[in-house]
Amino acid sequence: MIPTPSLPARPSSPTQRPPYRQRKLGGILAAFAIALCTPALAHASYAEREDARAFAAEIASRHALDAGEIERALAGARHDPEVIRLITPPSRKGVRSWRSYRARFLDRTRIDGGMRFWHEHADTLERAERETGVPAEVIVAIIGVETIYGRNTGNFETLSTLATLAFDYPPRAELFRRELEALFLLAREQGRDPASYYGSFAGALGYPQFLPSSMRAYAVDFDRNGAIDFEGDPVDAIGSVANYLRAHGWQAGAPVAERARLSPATDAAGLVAAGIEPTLAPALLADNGITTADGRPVAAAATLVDLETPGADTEYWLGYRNFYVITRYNRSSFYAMSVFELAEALRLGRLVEEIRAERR
Ligand SMILES: [Ca+2]
Repeated sequence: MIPTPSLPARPSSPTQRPPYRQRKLGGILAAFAIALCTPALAHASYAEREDARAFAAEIASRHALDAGEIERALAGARHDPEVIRLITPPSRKGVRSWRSYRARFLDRTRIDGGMRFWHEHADTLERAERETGVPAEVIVAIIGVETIYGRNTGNFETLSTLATLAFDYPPRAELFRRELEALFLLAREQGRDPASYYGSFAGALGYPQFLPSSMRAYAVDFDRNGAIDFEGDPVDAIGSVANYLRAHGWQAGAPVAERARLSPATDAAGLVAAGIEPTLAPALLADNGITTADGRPVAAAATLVDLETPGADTEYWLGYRNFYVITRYNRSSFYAMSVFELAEALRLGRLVEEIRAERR
């Protein structure tokens, strides 16, 4: 979730058990690269690194953890250059294209898979919706966008991933040190070895791709079997996604987004620049010539969302509070709109099925 745009977890990293030949060659090349251009730094075990040892001591004293155990765990953590490669933003800024972004998530796999997932877990989804006010289709869509319903949760060993990001990726070291700290606490709470977690190249875990800190704060034991299990248990994932959105302010029964109509005089760029929070009041939107697609005045504060595609007209949407809540999962309007559209497709799919069932 949060730290990167939600890319499907990618295969093949050094921590993913590649074929032996590749591993051997990779190892030789890596050794070469290290010998040629870096000091012993990248070579050392994290337990031998001064910064990692200081980190271990600091979190041990803060949480009454065993510093020796943390150091032993860090000694087993390996620097993963693939993690750095995947998390580093491209040097050339890519062209923003809503159409190509959307195509990645609004596909047959996610729609058909979502209908199946909803069938299999209908009772759980209904209970989650009843208890949190978050509609079933939004919960299903998030799990679909994140991991194709648990099919693609990532094979990166999380301890190594987070150590790599915490100690060897300065732009986000602070965030990932917090997540590494949270991983140790999570492991203690769950009675697990910190090295037993696997997830994305950004340290996100399980069906819903929660980072360790989110897991500790928002995950729930929704099947009440005494343990939170995301990796194998979609029931806990469903309850936890719903709980996450509820905790971030989901408004039951309120709209997520709708298409906007602009007047030729509307300063769209200026309004978009106001940000992703729904701060544009109805009166301000009216003054700027913005209505709903059918010409009604906008009824609630909104953000103006621009969905750009090169060579095509930009789509403008009104994102309401619940749209903003979805962006707490991943801070991108493209992400939230994909979740919303997938949710709508699934909701309509269910409606059609219900109507057919009634006719029989
Ligand atoms: Ca459980």
